[in-house]
Amino acid sequence: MQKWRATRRLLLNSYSSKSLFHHPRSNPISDHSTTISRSSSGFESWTSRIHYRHFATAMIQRNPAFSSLNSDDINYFKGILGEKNVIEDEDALLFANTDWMRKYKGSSKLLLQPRTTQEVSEVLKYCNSRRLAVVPQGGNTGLVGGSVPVFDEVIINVGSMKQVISFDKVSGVLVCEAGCILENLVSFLNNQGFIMPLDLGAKGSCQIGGNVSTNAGGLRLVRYGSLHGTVLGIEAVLANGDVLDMLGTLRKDNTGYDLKHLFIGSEGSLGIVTKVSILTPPKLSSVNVAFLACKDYSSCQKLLFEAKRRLGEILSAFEFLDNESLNLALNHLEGVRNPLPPSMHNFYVLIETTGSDESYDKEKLEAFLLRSMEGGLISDGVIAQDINQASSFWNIREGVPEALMKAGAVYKYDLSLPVEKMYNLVEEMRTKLGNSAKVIGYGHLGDGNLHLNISTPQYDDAILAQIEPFVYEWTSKQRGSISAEHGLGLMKANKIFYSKSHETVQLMASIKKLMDPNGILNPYKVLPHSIFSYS
Ligand code: FAD
Ligand code: 2HG
Ligand code: ZN
Repeated sequence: MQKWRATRRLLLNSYSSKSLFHHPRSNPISDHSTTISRSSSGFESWTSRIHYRHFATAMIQRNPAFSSLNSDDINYFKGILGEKNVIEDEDALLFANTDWMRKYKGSSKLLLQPRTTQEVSEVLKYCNSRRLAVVPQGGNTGLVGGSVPVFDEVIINVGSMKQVISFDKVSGVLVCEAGCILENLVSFLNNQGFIMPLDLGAKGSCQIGGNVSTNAGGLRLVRYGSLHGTVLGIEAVLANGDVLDMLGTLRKDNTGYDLKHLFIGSEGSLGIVTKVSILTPPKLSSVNVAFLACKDYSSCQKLLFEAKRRLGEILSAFEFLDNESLNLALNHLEGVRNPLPPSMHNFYVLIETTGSDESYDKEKLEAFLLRSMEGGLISDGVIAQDINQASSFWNIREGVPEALMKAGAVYKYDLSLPVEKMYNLVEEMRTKLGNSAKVIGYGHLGDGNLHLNISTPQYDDAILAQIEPFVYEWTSKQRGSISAEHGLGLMKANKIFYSKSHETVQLMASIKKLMDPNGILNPYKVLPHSIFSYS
């Protein structure tokens, strides 16, 4: 059965050997390898503690224009894909129907696994002619209920399309099929002396097609920018089965509308991405990771300001977590330890630098940290002395989503906000919710992306009513985004107006209508339900 894996960051470069700070404890921080597996036993024990929320049927009406699957359909698919790629097995379907957070659950009876673009095309052409709704699914690590069916939509997963097609060492352009798992691409590129321009905690399971379709941000965006910049080409199949070959490998191509961008971040609502070409940076020889403590949020902000100026071109990550996030990781994840002595700090910052000159980079980082410590921006800190320590620092940060899942129910918000205002929202939520919930804030500070998470023992409508629409209104007032990187999915389809104007949403709906007139691709997601009237 398919499994979710959040694996340790691959850090394959060298580390500084001297620290300005006290070194991590002499006994090495033990490695923690987070395996988020949903083998039946693990799955049962978690679900017994967390109430399922089947948002779908409670709020949304199934589009009556869609057909229901019959045995002729299944035979047709078997004819195209072969018996073994037409999955009706209950366990496999339970996995494919349920999202990573176990919050959204569909009732699809069919999972299709095409192996070629041609097969994807034939399947979609048929579904469109029969008006069978479909959900494109990748690694199913999405956090907004976008990757699972709402009702009985057919699930199409291109996970069998996992070939690297070409890699050009001069340009660094990788062309691959959409089902490649991100971590496998990382390993492939590592052997070539390159890295992927994106990295995220779900890399062991998510697929590059899913990454592109969500426009995933992650831990390196501060350095390499978004996929709108690094994805050079896409091949996608439209709802009617037409194959759009936009799989260019050029950095520059101004021949009219650049339609690939429509597919980056459209969450499977406009087509199925089957191939991707992406610009990859060379692997540089020196990587340093520091785990720092700050007394208040204002110090974290100032530290970011300084890091951008003083570390400049070598800064490759700037992540922050509050004390509550750290405690959650320490309490719920096996083998995770605080690398700092156990005095109380309010905030923690993880800084990574990546450069090509070991002694210059080390010197630069140490000078920056010393200056920041003298200036009172940092209260304490450690620099990783080897790969294991660096991994253990990253495990703390990357482990927070898993720790939240283990702690109980979680209300998850992924917001773009002005950095100086960002943490005010966390504090306001704490005041509002008092002891009824744990409010935690962490995320990609370098990108102005707050992950606000509210953790409670179980889901409770009264708590939800205190959080929403407050969080969305607050974000909208700051002209922030209610989805920085996770997408809208099912969770936020109806909330889109908090971040986009009516005119913009209307144009989006027109594009959707043009490209998918029967609305079979990932229905009920991304666009507000009011746009699609079934009467
Ligand atoms: P899925 O979850 O399967 O699908 C996501 C969406 O993309 C769905 O709408 C689906 O319909 C669509 N889709 C998938 N494949 C295709 C395709 N081939 N063609 C068309 N549409 C498709 N996200 C971030 O942005 N940054 C992070 O740092 C980050 N960290 C995470 C850490 C953890 C532990 C977890 C569980 C998730 C994290 N995520 C993060 C969210 C998630 O991993 C990303 O959104 C990821 O890009 C989803 O990829 P996937 O293959 O799992 O797609
Ligand atoms: C991360 O940055 C992911 O770890 C998940 O985007 C964020 O759990 C979250 O809210
Ligand atoms: Zn994130």
